[in-house]
Amino acid sequence: MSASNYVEGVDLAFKVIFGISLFFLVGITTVMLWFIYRYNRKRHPVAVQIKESNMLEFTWIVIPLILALLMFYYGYVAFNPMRNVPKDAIPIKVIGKMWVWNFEYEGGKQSPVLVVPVNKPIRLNLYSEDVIHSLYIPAFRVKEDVVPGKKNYMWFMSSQLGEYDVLCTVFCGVRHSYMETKARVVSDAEYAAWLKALPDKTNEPEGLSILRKNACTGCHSLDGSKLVSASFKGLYGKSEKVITNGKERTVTVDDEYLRFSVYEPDRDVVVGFQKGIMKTYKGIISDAEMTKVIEYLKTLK
Ligand SMILES: [Cu+2]
Repeated sequence: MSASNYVEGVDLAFKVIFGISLFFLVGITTVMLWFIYRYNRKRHPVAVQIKESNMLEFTWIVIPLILALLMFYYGYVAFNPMRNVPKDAIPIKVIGKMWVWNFEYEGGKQSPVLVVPVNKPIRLNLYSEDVIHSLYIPAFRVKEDVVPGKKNYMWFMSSQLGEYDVLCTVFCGVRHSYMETKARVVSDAEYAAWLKALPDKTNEPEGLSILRKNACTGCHSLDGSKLVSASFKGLYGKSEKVITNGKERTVTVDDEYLRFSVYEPDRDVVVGFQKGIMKTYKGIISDAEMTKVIEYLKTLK
């Protein structure tokens, strides 16, 4: 029983490479110390030149070759199955965006945590909506880049119930280190029940779906906590000190202000926050969508 079908192979490759490295660390250091002692000028005043020793050349070519091939062999044996996905693997779409992971199940149901049934091959189809991310589940010994504009995938099978860390390993911006979630391996029955209970996208307010889809909630919390930027909670109708063209002024957060904040984020920068952090969403979030977002923000008292 192990967290994934790769644990054994990857750990063996690691141990082989680590073992060889350790052997040479100790070996080379010992020989070096011995040479310092043995071939000190006092004991060995005249250097001896060794030329055209076939035996010596043969040895230092063949031994490293064998060692390198040995490391390659164990690495290849562990890596090869990772690229051959079983046909019956359950497909789950993974979307990486600054700075959240999103898992989309059959029927378009979405979840911020990865839940998978035990002993079933799982195929993760990896997509990025902005920059390069990398999906890493250390306990499963899998890591794969998530590149915008490129389809990538990984697959695994877990035979051990439990909860495991999921991380992003590519520095992808200010909140990169917060781009983490969990992978839960559950029984078949629990998986079926969980999937059934997972709310459809249509259950949440449309404005919230738009915010999530555009990863706004990666920087703006919904519960009042301060992330990269101001929380959405209680934002609508609030008085805010902003800097416009280098001058401080007080504004009331209304429809107009919110539209400007989304389309021209650097126009009015709230005191205490920095310019240039947020990109413009002009052409990404439409006017009609903005209306729905504003409608939703009004409800976040
Ligand atoms: Cu990332």
